[in-house]
Amino acid sequence: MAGNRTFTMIKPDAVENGHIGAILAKINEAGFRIVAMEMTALSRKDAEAFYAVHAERPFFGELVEYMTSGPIVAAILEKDNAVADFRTLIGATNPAEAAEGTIRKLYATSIAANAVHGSDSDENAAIEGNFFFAQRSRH
Ligand code: DGI
Repeated sequence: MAGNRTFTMIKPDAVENGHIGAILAKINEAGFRIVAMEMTALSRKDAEAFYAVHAERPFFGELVEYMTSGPIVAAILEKDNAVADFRTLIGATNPAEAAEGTIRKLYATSIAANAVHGSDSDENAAIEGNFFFAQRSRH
């Protein structure tokens, strides 16, 4: 149903630093139900496609390097008002500006290595969820 799902990734820094369990606990405690989940790794092609909207940004190369630097956990989450409520739970893009208690404040390393992804619209939540759980070619 519209508005009830979002898509997240636990990014390489948070996986490397041992925060998968704590982040999933925060997600569950906030009332999200995990409806799909996979630990995987992004190829360069995957990362460039996933972040295509940022292709012209100066940090795009760094973003792709970082997102392919280690395993990630991808998941589809369900809750009323999922997209907005999840953005609140994760906090600002830059962890230095993220509110106390948010996932990025607690677990992110830097603006580039910021622990988690959260979709920014219902439309992108559907596209991003399908990228991992429906349409991504396996190799
Ligand atoms: O929706 P967000 O993930 O909060 O932020 P976004 O869509 O503006 O940017 C996507 C990701 O790109 C972000 O999670 C981390 C990275 N990024 C954003 N701004 C910068 C950045 N990476 C670097 N190195 N420098 C930036 O200024």
